[in-house]
Parts: sequence; structure tokens; C-alpha cells
Amino acid sequence: SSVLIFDSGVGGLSILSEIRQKTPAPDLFYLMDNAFFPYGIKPDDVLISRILSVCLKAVDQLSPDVLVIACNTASTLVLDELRSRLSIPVVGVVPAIKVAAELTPDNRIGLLATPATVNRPYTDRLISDFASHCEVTRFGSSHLVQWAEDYLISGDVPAELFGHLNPWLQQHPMSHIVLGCTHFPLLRDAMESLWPETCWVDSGEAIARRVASLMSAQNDTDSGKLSLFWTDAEKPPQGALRYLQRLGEVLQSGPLSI
Ligand code: DGN
Repeated sequence: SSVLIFDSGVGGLSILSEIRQKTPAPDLFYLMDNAFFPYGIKPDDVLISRILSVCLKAVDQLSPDVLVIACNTASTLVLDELRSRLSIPVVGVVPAIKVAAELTPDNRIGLLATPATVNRPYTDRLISDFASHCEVTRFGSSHLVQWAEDYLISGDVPAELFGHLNPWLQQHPMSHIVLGCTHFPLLRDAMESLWPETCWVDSGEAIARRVASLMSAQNDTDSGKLSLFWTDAEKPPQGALRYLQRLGEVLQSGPLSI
């Protein structure tokens, strides 16, 4: 059995690694739409048609048992539509507002995501459904997306990270901050050491639990194979390939013609 994990870039690898830890048996296909990266600053209508077309074609070609949209920017836009068009389960990744709202001791939480995600009606709904008792302060950043991409290639924590977020954190003291973009947990260690008082909350573990429950018929304990696909034939993603090779054997890698 297999799971297809989708993002515009390397962010969904933070989800893939959690899935692999919880449920090692299925083969994992990782698809990055790097021809269209980044998603977080593009208009909704452009994103909707692109994401639908790439995901439907990829499911057709790879025949996974489960599709994970490992991108908040995409999930908050196309989940319902994808579910109605596909016969396999579609798991989306959306900001962990509910978890943060349950954990905060002082009813103040932050949301750090892409500029697209912080302003989505879907996000407003999450906040009014689960965090209406909280003051929620939002920060949209596309720099962090690019820095996470660069970090996977160079291993260097971006020097600008502290200056980028610290004014916001100083102005709004918050104990719990939602990492509402799957790229950001890739920088979690750096953020934890720069701001040790803050709890960074992401959706990775909950998603991995959900995927494990969908795969529960399996009791094979061997690790499945990893495969990497991308959409821009001219730009093989070196950072993603290296990340996957650290996790296990990479069976196939190459551009997917879609
Ligand atoms: N990883 C995506 C997300 O979770 O929103 C964002 C990536 C992007 O293209 N900006």
C-alpha cells in the first residue's frame, strides 16, 4: 500500500517524516509542485485549478491508497473539491488552531503561516469554531518558506530569522504559536533555541495519526520504499532528495509529466 504526500516545495517533508515514524510500512511517494512554487503568494483561482490538475493527474499515475495534501495553503482552498473528485481518502493539513487554543494558559495564541493562509475564510472559521475565547495574532511570512527551502540545501539557519520574527513576538507576548505552514517545522530547532519560552504547535503528529488509522489493516513492520517526484524537469530538488535519503532507501526519483 502507498501514500502520496503533496506540497509545492519541501514543507510536506515535515509531514512525511512524522508519517514514516508512526506508520513505517506503506510506500511513501512525495510530490513537490516546484514548477509552481511558491503557493503562498498566488491568487486563489490560479492555485485551485493548478492544485486540482496536478493532484488528479498524480493520483491517476501513481494510484496511491491515500492522498495527503501536506500544505496548509492548498488544503485551506481545495480539500472539499478534491474529496468530491477522488475515491481515495484525502487528508488535509490545516493550522493546529484547536490544539493551541486548548493548550494556552492565558488565551493568547499566535498563527504563523503563509500570507495566503493567514487571511483565508477557512482560517477565520477555524478560529471562530475553536479559539473564540482567544486573542489570535496572525503573521504571514513567505520569507520563512524560502528559508526552509534554503536550509535543506545548505544546512545554515538564516541569519535574518531572529530579526524577522522578534519584533512581532516582543509586541505580542504569546505562549503558544501555531506553525500553520508545513515548511516551518523544518526550522523548529532553530526557532526553539532562539525563543526557548515559546511553544510551537504544528499539525504533523495529528496527521500521522490519521494516516496510521487509515492504514490500520496493515501489520507489516518493514519500512516501505520512498519515492520523490517533482513537476519542473529543469530543477531537480537536491535538498528534498538528500532529506529523503537520510530517512531511508529512495526507490525512484524523477520529474512527473503532468
Ligand atoms: N508548505 C506550504 C504550506 O503549508 O502552506 C506553503 C508553501 C508555499 O508554497 N508557500
